[in-house]
Amino acid sequence: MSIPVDHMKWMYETMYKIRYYEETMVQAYTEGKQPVFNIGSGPVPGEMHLAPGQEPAAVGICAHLRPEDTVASPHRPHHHAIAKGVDLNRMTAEIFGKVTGLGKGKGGHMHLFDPAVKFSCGGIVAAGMPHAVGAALAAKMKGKDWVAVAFIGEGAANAGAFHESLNLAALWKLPFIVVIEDNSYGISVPKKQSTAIASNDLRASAYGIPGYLVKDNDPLEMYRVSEEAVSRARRGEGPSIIEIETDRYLGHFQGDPELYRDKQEVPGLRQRDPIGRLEAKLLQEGAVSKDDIELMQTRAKKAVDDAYTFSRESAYPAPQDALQDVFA
Ligand SMILES: Cc1ncc(C[n+]2csc(CCOP(=O)(O)OP(=O)(O)O)c2C)c(N)n1
Ligand SMILES: [Mg+2]
Repeated sequence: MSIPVDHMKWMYETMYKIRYYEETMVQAYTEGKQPVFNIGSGPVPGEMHLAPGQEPAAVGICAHLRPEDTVASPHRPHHHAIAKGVDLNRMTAEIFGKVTGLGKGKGGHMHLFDPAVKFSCGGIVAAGMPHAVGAALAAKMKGKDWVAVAFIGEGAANAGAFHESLNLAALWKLPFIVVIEDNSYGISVPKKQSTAIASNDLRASAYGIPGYLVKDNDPLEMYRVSEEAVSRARRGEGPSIIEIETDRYLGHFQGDPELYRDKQEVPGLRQRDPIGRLEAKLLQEGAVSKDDIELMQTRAKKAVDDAYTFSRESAYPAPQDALQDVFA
């Protein structure tokens, strides 16, 4: 299957945007937290889980999704949100705790909800799976060809909700896909020490559904297998598992001293960086010119810079509104 050039360009620009967004967030998050790290200080208080290196998982499948399709994301949600088309200004304002945010500044980085593109996320590991299965059931009951995707980490594949969700989705042939991002670690625990099998796509046979393994953090292979899984789901043929071997360039959270991995590991991983590889491929095949690349990069950076400016300039919620829109 050849991939349409406009889809490859979209994937390149979106991966670039995600990377720049996360790198900008590293700076914003660090402000006010030096020289002594205090999680409550600075313009972005609270925990922060970023995803540079993990862009292929998000763009490869979201290239096939529409606003009506559901995405449930975990505690590391920015790459999925950007690829799904969540409003960048309101998402960033939410992370800054501003009143213009998706949740009026009361949710923060792990609680981004955008009903316009059916996006949600949450910090409870594997909890997005049953939510997405529920959305898939709703689509089926309404007779729509919508699909629901849950993104999880490889650590989450060992949680009970993984089995419960896939069993029901397979039994009821629901339009559900789980994308497992194998970034080799659950916090500090290597996959080898948490998971009994080499790759989680093998678990698909337990549910009688297709399982795909994407190696080498390859966005184009992720695109290809996602096309199969998404069209199968839209045709009413049921769920699939996709696992992608991906790379986490940063710590589990910002501030993680990363004592559990060799200092040379990340420089090694960066040598196979998926954004650089896709850029080289597009140029080599003559699909884009150097000017096209520059245009895409400039456009992506501007969208991100605008979102950060919007967020910094927005107001905080008023103290008297603290108990509005919450369960109190
Ligand atoms: C039910 C539950 N147990 C434990 C935690 C604490 N916790 C947060 S992230 C995480 C590890 C997740 O690893 P993985 O699923 O591989 O995702 P990654 O962080 O690598 O993206 C854990 C144990 C949690 N948030 N929820
Ligand atoms: Mg992991």
